Amino acid sequence: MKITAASILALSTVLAGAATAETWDMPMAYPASNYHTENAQVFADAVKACTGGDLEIVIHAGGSLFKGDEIKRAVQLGEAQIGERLLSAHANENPIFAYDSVPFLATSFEASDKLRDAAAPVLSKVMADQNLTLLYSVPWPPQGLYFSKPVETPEAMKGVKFRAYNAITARVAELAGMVPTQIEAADLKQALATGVVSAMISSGSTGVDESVWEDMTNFYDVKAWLPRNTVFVNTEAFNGLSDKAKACVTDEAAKAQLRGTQKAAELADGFVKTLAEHGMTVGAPTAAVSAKLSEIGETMTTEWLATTGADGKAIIDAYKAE
Ligand code: PCA
Repeated sequence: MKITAASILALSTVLAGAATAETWDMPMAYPASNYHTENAQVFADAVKACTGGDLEIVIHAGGSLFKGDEIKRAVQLGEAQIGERLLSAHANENPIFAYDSVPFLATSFEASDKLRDAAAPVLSKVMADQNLTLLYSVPWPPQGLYFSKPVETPEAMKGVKFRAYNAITARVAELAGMVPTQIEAADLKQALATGVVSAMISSGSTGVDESVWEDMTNFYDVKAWLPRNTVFVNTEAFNGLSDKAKACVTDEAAKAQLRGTQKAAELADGFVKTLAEHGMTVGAPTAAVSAKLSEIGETMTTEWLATTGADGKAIIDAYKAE
């Protein structure tokens, strides 16, 4: 082969391209078919296209690379570059992470967006101190109570074994006289099947993902709050990107937040319908249970404000001012 200036140039362009192309692992805890995961896949594809293939994000769904409770730490340490996590499950590190799970504070998709915006400055700062750059978050549909029997009085909740997904859900259970155990969604089916738990608070989305009608009978649509899955990137990994790639990531993150939120709102009612179609009794809680839950909500709001101090107050003030 004749070596020409043009072929050297072509070869060096290919090598330079190869040298800058980067692959990021993105662990996620929920199933590949869940709308959060599908949305992240659209995000990953868009980032790849936007960077002309320079940045490829590989999604690992269902806790296959890191389990839900390992994802945040893995990204902080750079064992994965980017990840998605139910941040409220880390409220034991900093109670600010549970801003989205304060009972009855924000109970609609619209209110949930307002709360997210109100919390963003404080949350970004807390995350930056942990080597994490906040990219986007998408809500779960409103949280309802699942039981394996009809629960029409507060007394009926006493002693029930309850699946918690964060400290807030554990506290709701405790205040209602139930017995909480923290279990990742990926382990939920087995915990239900083996009788480790028989109740939980979650959305219709997770109820459908895990076909919980096989083990539970009643869904009370109490709309207690809309927790979020939050996507974040290891700050050094982000800073190592070219300006163009950085812009691709942040622009596509903004689009993913909007798209995911719209999808959640669009799907919410259908999930609850699906529960009913599979034989679950679906409806509002009784007045007596509602009153108990409101009382629990007030206690927990006071507790959250006491533990979060000025940061928590700043979020609530900004939320109420919007
Ligand atoms: N599903 C997730 C968190 C909130 C939700 O609706 C879960 O149950 O793990």
